[in-house]
Amino acid sequence: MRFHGIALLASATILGACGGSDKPAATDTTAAAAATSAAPAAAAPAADSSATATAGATGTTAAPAAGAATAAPPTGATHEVKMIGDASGYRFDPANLTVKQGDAVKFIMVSGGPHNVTFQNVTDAAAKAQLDANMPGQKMGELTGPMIMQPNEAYVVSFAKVPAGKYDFVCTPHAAMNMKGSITVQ
Ligand SMILES: [Cu+2]
Repeated sequence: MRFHGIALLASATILGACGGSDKPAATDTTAAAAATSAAPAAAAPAADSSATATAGATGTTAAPAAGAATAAPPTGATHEVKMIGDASGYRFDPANLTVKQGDAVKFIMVSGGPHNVTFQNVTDAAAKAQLDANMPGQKMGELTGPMIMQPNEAYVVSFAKVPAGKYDFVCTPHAAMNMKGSITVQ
């Protein structure tokens, strides 16, 4: 039930960050689910969180998304990205980096948490499924990593089998404070 609450909170946060053109969706999870058909592309990640939370509440198991992939362990280099919140603001450092397919990115909590990694605007279904499968831990929704709380705690995302392209991400708690970045897979 604690996870359920967090999922709802994250859902509300994401919906709020999306711009608030759908006022009912921001205040009501049922409305959020209904809004999926109205705005399929932009509302997809938030709607997925809502769907998971609703399924948990009613005791049913959410079926895996179509085109589900299995986690692919990294086969290349590991790149480090610091998650920082201090007097200079909230940021990923480096915010933008380029990796090769098969590499891994290790997000390290430095200060000002909790932070997380949420990939956004992934439109290719196969890329979305593989990237989501490569994100470990108790995710709060599709492409939405768990909160990282403790200094030196790390969250590693494999980019094995993830198609070449640019993957934008934000820290959900600090998205409004411009804590965001991108990973370009070559
Ligand atoms: Cu953050």
